[in-house]
Amino acid sequence: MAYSIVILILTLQCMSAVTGLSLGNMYPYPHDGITGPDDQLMSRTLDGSSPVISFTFPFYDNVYNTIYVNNNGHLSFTGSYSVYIPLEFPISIPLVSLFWMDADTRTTGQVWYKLTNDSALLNRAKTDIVTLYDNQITFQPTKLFTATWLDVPYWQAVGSDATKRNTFQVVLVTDGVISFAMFHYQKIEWAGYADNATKAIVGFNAGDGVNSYTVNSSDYTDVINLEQKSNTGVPGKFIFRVDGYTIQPAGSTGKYTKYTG
Ligand SMILES: [Ca+2]
Repeated sequence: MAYSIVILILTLQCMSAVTGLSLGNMYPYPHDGITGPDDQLMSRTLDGSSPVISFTFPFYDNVYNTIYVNNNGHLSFTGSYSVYIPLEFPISIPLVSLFWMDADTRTTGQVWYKLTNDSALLNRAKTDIVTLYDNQITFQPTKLFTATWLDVPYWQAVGSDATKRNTFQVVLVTDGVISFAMFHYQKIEWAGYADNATKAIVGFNAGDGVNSYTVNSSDYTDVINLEQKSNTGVPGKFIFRVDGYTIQPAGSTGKYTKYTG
């Protein structure tokens, strides 16, 4: 009975969701322009990237010691990556792609990032993961990296599309051996170029030309509605374990499934 009630509540939450994560459900970022000690603002750019950031992160059976935030909605490890037209996976470079499409922050929108060992944030991440992964009860993260695209438009948006904005966030968290990625979608108003012929790619790419994981399917509506989708039971929130040979999602899209593998 209790189980049925939980399912009912989760179903109702999904059905009633017309927007993504609230501000409070996102990990902290300078939405109001007030920065904390670790907050970094990326320079305004069309297809540029952050400077190299030293961060040890296990990903797809490798351990990388550097990371780059790229304006077009992805993180790379082996160098900055400026490709603005999303490519279907697998491709030849390791990539964390939470919304690969042609963002343009030259005049408006911001991309914030931070690397932190703030204990409150680490504990929050631990709770997120322990709640969803039965086999991670003892997981104790030591480093956390976030990147947040705040009210970003897309390149050459015209007409009614010119005012469309997306706000989304990636959280990487690790103890140096085990690692997780969280994708947070607060607001997705655009998902591709105006003709919808090209749409955002969301997922993970190992870079070996073989292994990859794509969250959205080929349907454009899957991408434009990302803030209503989930693998955690919370609309707009996805969690994946990403250190191993295969990506381990917290659950299936739209359903809450505790991972026990
Ligand atoms: Ca761009």
